Amino acid sequence: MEKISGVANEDKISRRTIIKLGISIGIGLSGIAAAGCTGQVSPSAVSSPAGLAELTQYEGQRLDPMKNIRVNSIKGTQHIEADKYSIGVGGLVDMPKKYSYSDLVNRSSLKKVVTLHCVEGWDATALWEGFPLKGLLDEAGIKPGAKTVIFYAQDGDSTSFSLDDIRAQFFLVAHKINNVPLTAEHGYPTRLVAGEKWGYKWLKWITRIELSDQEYKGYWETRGYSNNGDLNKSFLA
Ligand SMILES: Nc1nc2c(c(=O)[nH]1)N[C@H]1C(S)=C(S)[C@@H](COP(=O)(O)O)O[C@H]1N2
Ligand SMILES: [Mo]
Repeated sequence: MEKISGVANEDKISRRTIIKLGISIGIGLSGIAAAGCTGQVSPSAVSSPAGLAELTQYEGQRLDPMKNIRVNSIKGTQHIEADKYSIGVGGLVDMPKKYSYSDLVNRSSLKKVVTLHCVEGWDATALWEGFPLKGLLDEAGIKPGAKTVIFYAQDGDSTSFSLDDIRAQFFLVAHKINNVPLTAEHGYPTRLVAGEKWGYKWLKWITRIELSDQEYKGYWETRGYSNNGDLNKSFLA
């Protein structure tokens, strides 16, 4: 399965066209899956670009290998070196923090099979591993009045969530997928896994997390996409 990369410089209209395309591609893919391509990945491990073995299933659930997962990036893949990487936590917090890559991967982690749904009409199911976002925010101490959590990424993408959603839903800052580290294409060193939100809110290459008392609209949200990004609702604002 070929990667379809790049949604650079799309406006709302062209993205709508792509959504339609995505739906027809989706139909195409399910045909292929029935023919044994995407749907029939062997239960043994497949090889990731790093040469590590990706799990192909977990607790009875079939996992999509990274090479089969499409790549969407507003400015192309970001290549970030682990030793130069950190996530800053700031804004309305008692103690602004900075976490290095080793700080992040050494936090106690958990894993869960979660499906990413892109508005273009495709999805990807994988085993995501990382640490829960809530713990990180509590460590910094959320100041009273904070109601929005804003995420910024290396490529200029950004998004936000209400603090209520962060508290009530499952958010993971993931550094592994299918039991291997993320590739650059899929967000290395870390990306967000937001199971109840559309894919455009699963920010890759996270660099900063900010607590705010204001509403905030990120890259896609200022281009017509719903700000809460709830999967069970229309993604059009
Ligand atoms: N930093 C950043 N994160 C991003 C994007 C992006 O362009 N930049 N694209 C988003 C979109 S639209 C989707 S559907 C998912 C796709 O994730 P994938 O490329 O790992 O499949 O990433 C999201 N996160
Ligand atoms: Mo997307």
